[in-house]
Amino acid sequence: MTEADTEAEADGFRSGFVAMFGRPNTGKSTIVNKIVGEKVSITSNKAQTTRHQIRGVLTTPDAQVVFVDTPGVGKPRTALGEKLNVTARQGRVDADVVCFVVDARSGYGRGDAYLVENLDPDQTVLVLNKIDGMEPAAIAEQLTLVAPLGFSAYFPVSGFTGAGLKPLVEHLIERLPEGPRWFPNHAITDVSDSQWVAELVREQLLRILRQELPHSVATRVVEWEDKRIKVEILVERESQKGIVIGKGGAVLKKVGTNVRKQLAPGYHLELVVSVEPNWQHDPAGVERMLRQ
Ligand SMILES: Nc1nc2c(ncn2[C@@H]2O[C@H](COP(=O)(O)OP(=O)(O)OP(=O)(O)O)[C@@H](O)[C@H]2O)c(=O)[nH]1
Ligand SMILES: [Mg+2]
Repeated sequence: MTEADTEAEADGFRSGFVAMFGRPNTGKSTIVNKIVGEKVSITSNKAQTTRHQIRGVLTTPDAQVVFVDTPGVGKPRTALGEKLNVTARQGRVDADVVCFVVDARSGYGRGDAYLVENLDPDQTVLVLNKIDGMEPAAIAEQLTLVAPLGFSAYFPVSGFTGAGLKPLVEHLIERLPEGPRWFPNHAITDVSDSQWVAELVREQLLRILRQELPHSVATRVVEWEDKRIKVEILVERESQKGIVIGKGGAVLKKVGTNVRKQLAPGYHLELVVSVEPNWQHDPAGVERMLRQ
């Protein structure tokens, strides 16, 4: 045994990686944000909001939990969908513990059952999310549906109100091995500043745009000089440009205003829209657009 090992053991400090895994829109990112106390991962009511593994770190005096938010897994219809599924699976495979997040409101369904087949029951806890405002009988009904799946624990929670998250976190910490701090004490995430701003722009577009268009949108910071940030918004077709710009630039203006509110004072944001033909249907295009 090395000296470092002895120290780690005497210390009793626990650490490890907890993957949030599940269908799109079940509230994985909302839960991570609530637990770490800051928005580290963007959220929206559209599927495929999360496109990368996003780490959110919780450090307590005795433990460090690195939550790994992953894209929702669904039937892939595009190269983007396939890539997101791969990213999610990787996050799950690498984790010490997996939180399988199910939406209690839409109810446990076929899309969830499809994912269960590949989950290791010993590695996985089931998190039944969105219980806020639900009748106790309806929550109980959902728990009855998932109980036979044989996971190691079940937690009804609300990522909105935080209900049920404390016992979940305590349980997760108990399950982590002894180990080092992977991140400095005050770190909340490893998302870079430019990735963060690009994500904030995409989040606003997801919230403002309708139907399928959000999936066609990618964002990236192309210039950052002092407090002037230029973000490029990429769409797949010329016809989508006008929708993203809005009448008289109204959509871009709203996006800019809402993003600036979330930045430190004094930042100037410039938004430009360009076309990257059909990128989400082309694996090489997806790689280019998701590069951070
Ligand atoms: N009522 C209620 N709504 C929630 C809760 N958690 C998340 N939501 C909503 O559900 C939607 C999806 O939330 P996200 O956190 O983006 O879901 P996700 O699982 O990360 O989605 P993907 O990244 O697309 O896989 C958003 O509109 C959230 O506001 C909850 O506890 N209660
Ligand atoms: Mg998400």
